[in-house]
Amino acid sequence: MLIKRPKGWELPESAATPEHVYMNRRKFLAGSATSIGTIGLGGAASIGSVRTAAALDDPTADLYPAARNETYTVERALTPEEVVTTYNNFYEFGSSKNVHEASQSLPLRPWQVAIDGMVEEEMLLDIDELIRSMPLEERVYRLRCVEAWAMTVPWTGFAMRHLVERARPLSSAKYVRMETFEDPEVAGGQKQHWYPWPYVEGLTMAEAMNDLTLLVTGVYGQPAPPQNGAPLRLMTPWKYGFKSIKSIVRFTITYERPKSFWEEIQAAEYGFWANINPEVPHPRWSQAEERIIDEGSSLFWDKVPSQLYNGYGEFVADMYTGLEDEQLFM
Ligand SMILES: Nc1nc2c(c(=O)[nH]1)N[C@H]1C(S)=C(S)[C@@H](COP(=O)(O)O)O[C@H]1N2
Ligand SMILES: [Mo]
Repeated sequence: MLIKRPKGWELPESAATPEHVYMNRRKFLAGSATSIGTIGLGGAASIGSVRTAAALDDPTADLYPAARNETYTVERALTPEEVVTTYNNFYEFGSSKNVHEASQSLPLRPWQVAIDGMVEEEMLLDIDELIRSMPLEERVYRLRCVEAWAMTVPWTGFAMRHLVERARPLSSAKYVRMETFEDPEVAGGQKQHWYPWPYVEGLTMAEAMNDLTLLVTGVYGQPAPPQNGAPLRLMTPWKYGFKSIKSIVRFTITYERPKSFWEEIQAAEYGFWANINPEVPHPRWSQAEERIIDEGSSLFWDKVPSQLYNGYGEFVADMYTGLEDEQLFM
């Protein structure tokens, strides 16, 4: 079927956008009545509340803070919590960065997670039972969006391999497909029918079993708020941020390579592998550098060189030997 999509599908807020475009946008927005609430890129500066009643009432709150795993500590400064929780990509709630308020409508409980497909026994797990059965730890990871901006975030979660092991996959299985909730009544962005909802992502079995692959339940030492993908989201820090699917309801172990949300929309720009490589540009912008998202104006955000596998090559590069014919970096 040929679906005609309006131009609006592109990941539009590239930090690679020339500075004067931002400045004009910000000036324009500052002059309009709804200014603060609608600024995408500068939105982080405008909001005070970072925790919601939902996050504070979390039935697993007693598990926080979890002990930090120092293996993955990074040299960069942490991105301020206010920024991490107010500058977000979550298209289910709109295509701007300013979706943290809209996302508060997502009910985080009850929440069930299905594990199905090529497993010894399919399961439907209650999120609290699942989280309590897993070894929670804190890890500080760099996050690099395909739009050429970056953050450094203390996530809480557990290595995904523990979940895969619990699922007991058949030995012939090759991929894990993940799916976000679908409920247009709760998530207004899902009324935009030209997007292929629900959001889908996938990993190879080796990637899912890699120790770096985290399933995130919390941020900054507390249960995660909806805007960061509560109650369960992926974090693969050597891949562009769009791989790190939020608010997961289903894991399917499969033989077929899953087609992800962005790949479905524009395969020429957002591939299955999406490993970070400064030498492989996005078709519409360079990936050589990234801006470190901070408070305040984008004018003051540092620009630094990007790194192969986002600096995580020692943990992940091995998985790609023999796959050189694949489009590993897009
Ligand atoms: N379900 C879902 N997951 C998603 C997205 C989304 O729009 N929907 N955006 C992705 C993108 S592009 C990025 S950069 C990260 C942003 O995560 P953060 O808002 O917690 O920083 O989430 C990813 N996961
Ligand atoms: Mo992103």
